[in-house]
Amino acid sequence: MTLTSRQVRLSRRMSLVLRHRPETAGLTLDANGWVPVADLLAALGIGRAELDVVVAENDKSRFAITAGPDGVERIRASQGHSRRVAVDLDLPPATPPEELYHGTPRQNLESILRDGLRPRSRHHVHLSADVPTAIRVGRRRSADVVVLAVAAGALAAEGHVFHRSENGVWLTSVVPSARLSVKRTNP
Ligand code: HQG
Repeated sequence: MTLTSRQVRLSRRMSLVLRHRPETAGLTLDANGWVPVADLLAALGIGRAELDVVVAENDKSRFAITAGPDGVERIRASQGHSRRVAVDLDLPPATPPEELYHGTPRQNLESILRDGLRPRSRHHVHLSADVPTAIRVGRRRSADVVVLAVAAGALAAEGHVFHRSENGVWLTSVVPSARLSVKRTNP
């Protein structure tokens, strides 16, 4: 199902509130990034049915809902939080596949091959499980995308810790340039 433009706007607003600026909706995230669903509905002035459509149908399953032991339903963003928001997703370490991918605008390439992949404003470097997904991530910012292959298996063997978000994005703290290679240019 394709989201309406209103639903896309709502999804973007939810990303902003649940990842970057909860205070713009008068909300505070708990230590693991959760906020009561009822509080989010009230803060955004939307109904539960509308929220459920956006959670179920947004293209990357960005949001997760869970009921706590207290019976309260809570929602969070599954990945992508800003470093300025003190959130620990509390994901278990996971063994990555031998190779992961990262799509980025070509203009970043020189700097990345020099300094490695850095989390920049987020908590983690975000890596994709396949090349088409990496291309889509890079295309958010530029039509001229380079896909880097990340030697994730070798990094894990060297002690780098990886996590897999609930929606399948691989997360790690940094990727040294020695473990990067250009997989594909001009996709
Ligand atoms: C780049 C989306 C120069 C990096 C996606 C990227 C993802 C460097 C940008 C999630 C660098 C940061 C995250 C260095 C990294 N020199 N540039 N040393 N190190 N960069 O948005 O990975 O759609 O913070 O290549 O699907 O693009 O929002 O990271 O271009 O999962 O749900 O610095 O966001 O999810 O950009 O995307 P970002 P990202 P959503």
